[in-house]
Amino acid sequence: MNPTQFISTTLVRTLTLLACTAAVANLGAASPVQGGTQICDVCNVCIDYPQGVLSFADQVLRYDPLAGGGPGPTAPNFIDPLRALGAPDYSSCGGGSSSTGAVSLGNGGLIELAFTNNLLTNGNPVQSNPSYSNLDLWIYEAGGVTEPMDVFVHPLSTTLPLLNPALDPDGDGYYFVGRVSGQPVGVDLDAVFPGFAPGSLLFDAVRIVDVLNGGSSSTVGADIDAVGAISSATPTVIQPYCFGVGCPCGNDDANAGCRNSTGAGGRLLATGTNSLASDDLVLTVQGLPARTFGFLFMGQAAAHAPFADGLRCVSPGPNQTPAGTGMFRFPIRATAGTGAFVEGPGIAAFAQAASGTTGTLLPGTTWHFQAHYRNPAGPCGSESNLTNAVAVTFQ
Ligand SMILES: [Ca+2]
Ligand SMILES: [Ca+2]
Ligand SMILES: [Ca+2]
Ligand SMILES: [Ca+2]
Repeated sequence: MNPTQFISTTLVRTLTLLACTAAVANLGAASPVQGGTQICDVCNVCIDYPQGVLSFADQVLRYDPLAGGGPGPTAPNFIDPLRALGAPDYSSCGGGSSSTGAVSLGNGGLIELAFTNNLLTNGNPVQSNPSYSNLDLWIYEAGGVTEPMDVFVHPLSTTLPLLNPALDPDGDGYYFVGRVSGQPVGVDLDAVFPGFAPGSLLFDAVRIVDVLNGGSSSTVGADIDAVGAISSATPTVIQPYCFGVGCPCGNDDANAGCRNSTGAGGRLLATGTNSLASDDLVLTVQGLPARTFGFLFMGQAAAHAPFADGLRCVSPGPNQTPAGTGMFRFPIRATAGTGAFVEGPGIAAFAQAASGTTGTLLPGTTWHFQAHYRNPAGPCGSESNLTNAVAVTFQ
């Protein structure tokens, strides 16, 4: 078999058919950080942040005070979106247009803020003030009027296939988590996305939209001082995900892929780095049966669907024409007596040589890797299975 050809037509067709299958299960988790720092706002509301000031939003992606038709704010102290970054620093408890530290969204306006040195995740954080426990995201709205807001969160690619698509009806990647009001106000992500282990859902941005109410003051719209992730995870450029929970015939293994005939699941481990210049990423497949065959494959998006004796965790990604051409596979490898095989270093060079421009790994892109292998004696009778997956953001 030609090792450079695209993943087999049969597999792609089957994968496409399975792509719409709903599945909800725990993802391999980044652990939320415990312990922490208490941070108080000017009204002396104090909340414990396990990662301290790192927990707050870091970058303005978009600020559009006219998104809902306006009017927008005119008070000079309330038109700078950078005021929404970092820890809360609004200058007065209540106060008026002479106060500083917040940005007004405008009537129906919006702001999108990214977390870059941390990520928002789900969890059950315990707070010194127990009425704040379990809340994952805090929004510090400020000023003399408490204005309602619609809140959305933006999942990482590995979290995306786990979420209910009904919460993102326009498909722009932002998921609605609630209409809230308070100074500050917390959001419990687990109430919106139930059934996931703490730390298993990862989000890198928040969108806050002012609820249209016809206001027209110089600080019209919700006034954002800060946005903090209490449930905060450390970003990683190499992210294992899609472990064996919710497997096709109860063959779960939460530390690997779905259980195979060895009694445990096959694992995909990444070592080396995400540097394309070094091209030193090494993907090791282990925990497979001895003397069988398998291959690594990659795609531009994550998935989460039953497939064979396991879970398919990789998909071609959007806008691939024809469908399936965003999936590429590496050479078929034998596991010999060890139940293992290794791909790399040289993964980037191989992908470019084998797959041309559509399969070339480019800086800033995230690719999702997983291994598929033969297992005729496997527990579900399909004769094949898959490992967990690994997402790598290359640079
Ligand atoms: Ca941060
Ligand atoms: Ca929570
Ligand atoms: Ca306000
Ligand atoms: Ca601020």
